[in-house]
Amino acid sequence: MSEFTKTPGWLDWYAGPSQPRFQLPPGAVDAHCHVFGPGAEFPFAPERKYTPCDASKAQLFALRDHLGFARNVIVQATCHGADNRAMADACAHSGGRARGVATVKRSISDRELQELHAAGVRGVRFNFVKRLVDFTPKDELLDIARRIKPLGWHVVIYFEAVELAGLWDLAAAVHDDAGVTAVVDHMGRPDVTKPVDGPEFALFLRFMHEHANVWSKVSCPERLSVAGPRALHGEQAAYRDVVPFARAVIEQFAERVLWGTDWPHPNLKDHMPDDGLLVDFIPHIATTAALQHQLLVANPMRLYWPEET
Ligand code: 0GY
Repeated sequence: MSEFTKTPGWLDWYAGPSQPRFQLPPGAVDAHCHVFGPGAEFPFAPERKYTPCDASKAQLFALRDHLGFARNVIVQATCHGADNRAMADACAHSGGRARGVATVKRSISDRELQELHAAGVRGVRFNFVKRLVDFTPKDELLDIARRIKPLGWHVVIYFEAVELAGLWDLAAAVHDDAGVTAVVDHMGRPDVTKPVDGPEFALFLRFMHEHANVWSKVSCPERLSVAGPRALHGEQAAYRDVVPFARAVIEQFAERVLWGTDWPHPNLKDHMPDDGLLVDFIPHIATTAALQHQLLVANPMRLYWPEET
């Protein structure tokens, strides 16, 4: 039992997820998920903006097996700040089946970076979502991007759609100065009530077209959707309003997309998704076996397990 008290209104992750009807291709990677604590073993960071429920590595690996994934990419959650122990411990105990994305400060030593690498870390996350983190200056981020380049790591960037214009130069600098790949979380969080061919999403697509180093996770329909999880009839997807956005990204950038469950789904207060239903969302956005293989196997393997590809 951890001594931490959950943020009021916080929903626990979905126990007993359904068995997906969509059969994942062999070797599929859940490329965006987290562990929380457990708080008694890995305390949450003092500077955190929320206190989650516990979500251990054993529970994550059980979900992986239940859904039919082969591997995980565990992304450092902001509730752990730059203390990467829970995430690194999960990677180190995965039998080589999990890689990680850390949060680091500029003050991190080369030795600490090497230790994270040995545990399985292959990237760092830059977070611009104001409700989740305090501000970090761009020159510090760029410095970190340069430091991780020799390790063959990449950068994961999380921002809201309104922040995109301000991040244009950073993405270019990450590419031109640091020479590393930048993966955007959740398609830059588009407002899906706006048209998929409207100016806001066009800007995101242009961002990807102009920056050959930028990848996107086509994840988190449950965060983006206004329609919600209810399918109107059997053939229609849950979270159907997100489908055209994710399809556009997958079809235009098939070699630069990733997918993940986002388990245990931080900060959801209205609706907690059934992870089995999330897997069933995949064939609605990656509509051919070839696209599914790229999204779920070939792309994440290239980024996180390049030595095996
Ligand atoms: C996500 C999204 C969120 C949170 C975090 O690290 C985090 O706390 O990533 C969010 O609240 O939108 O990708 O899990």
